[in-house]
Amino acid sequence: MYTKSKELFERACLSIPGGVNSPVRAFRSVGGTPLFIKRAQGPYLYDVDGNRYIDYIASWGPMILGHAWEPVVSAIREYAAWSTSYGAPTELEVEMAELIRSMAPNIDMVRMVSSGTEACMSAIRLARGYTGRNKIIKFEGHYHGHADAFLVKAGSGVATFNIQTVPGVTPGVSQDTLTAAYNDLEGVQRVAAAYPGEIAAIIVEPVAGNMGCILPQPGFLEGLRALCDKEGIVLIFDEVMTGFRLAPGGAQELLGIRADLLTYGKVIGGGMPVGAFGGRRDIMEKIAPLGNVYQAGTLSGNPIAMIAGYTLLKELKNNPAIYRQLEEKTLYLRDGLDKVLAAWGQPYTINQLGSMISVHFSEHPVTDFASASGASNEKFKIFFHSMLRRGVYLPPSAFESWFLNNALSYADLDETIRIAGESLKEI
Ligand code: KE4
Repeated sequence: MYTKSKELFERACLSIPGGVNSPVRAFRSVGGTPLFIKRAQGPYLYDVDGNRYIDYIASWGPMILGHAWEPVVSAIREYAAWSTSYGAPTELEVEMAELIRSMAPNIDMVRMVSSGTEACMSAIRLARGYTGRNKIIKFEGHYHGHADAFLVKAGSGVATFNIQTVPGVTPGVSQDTLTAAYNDLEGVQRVAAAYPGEIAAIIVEPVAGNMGCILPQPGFLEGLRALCDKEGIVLIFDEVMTGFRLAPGGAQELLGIRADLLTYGKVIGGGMPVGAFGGRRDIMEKIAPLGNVYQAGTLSGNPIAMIAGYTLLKELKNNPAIYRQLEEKTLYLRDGLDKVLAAWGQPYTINQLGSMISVHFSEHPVTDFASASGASNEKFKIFFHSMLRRGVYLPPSAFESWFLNNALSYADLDETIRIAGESLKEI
């Protein structure tokens, strides 16, 4: 069933650390051999052994309209013929910036980069340069990419591998990263009160997706907004996952809260390497070459990445019904999974918002990193491989959100629910 993947993985491990170019792909927390993918189309992945999978990773979010969506593929083909990079400004970058601003109206200015990590690390540097303060607050289990400042009690692969302190992140860096529990507003207020006038920014995943999917409790984000207004702290919404996925205006639009700076990735690139950060003009004007907060990138605004992202975002903006369709499909999946999990008879909880969803084998609600960590990883491992063997590809970690794409049909959802019912019998 996985012969060629096994062979390729053995070869890969000779040349690539852990055989993968990003740790979460390695199946470390669920065991077994990572699948090597040959191609994908719509909602389906095909591995090198010819097995087909219904895909609920969607490349960790970007493939919101499904794989190989024709307008993006043909746009890339057309633009690649005109060279793949210039290292000089293009009209397309202006159009992309204007499109982003039209979808997130509190973004006065935006800078393109090549990953979510770059977007988040640039936003933090900018907040520090703007406020003249050093410390930041992040939340346990939130993941903002692999820049040093964020590898303190982080989510995603850092949580998956239970890495408490990341070697190479110096005490000089980590001392300026303060942490609090997500959804614990009093806890954040206590941390802020302990460092009056020293905190440059609070960075938060408005809807957490790196501990599984965890929703903000009523009042939590509003409380962060009020705290930042009171203390002159820059509020940064890391919308790398939620941006352009939960709504055209992302979590800001869906939840009705405005941040000072936003970071984006994933969907914004349509599968190509793109990130962005943007927000209030008085803050963004501190970025070089306007200001002295230096930030740069050889391939920032790359024409191929821009046309892929622009083509996708344009569709999402012009056809907002996509979001209702995605949510209806996710609710249908949630309700179907709820039925088979209830029939299975052991403890579970399902978290869902928009087209983000996760199943936790937990007796308690999952509202923060502690409760996410308390769920049974052993049960998740069995569930993951049972689903995989039957043709459903879930994120290979309990500390990840599942992502639906709009190419999924209700027949795919029914098949997923049926397979889940069978898979649960193996736990
Ligand atoms: P990248 O540098 O991986 O493009 O983005 C970092 C990042 C920033 N902020 C949030 C909220 C994110 O979810 C991410 C990246 N997400 C992980 C999946 N949980 C990427 C998958 C991987 O690491 O391979």
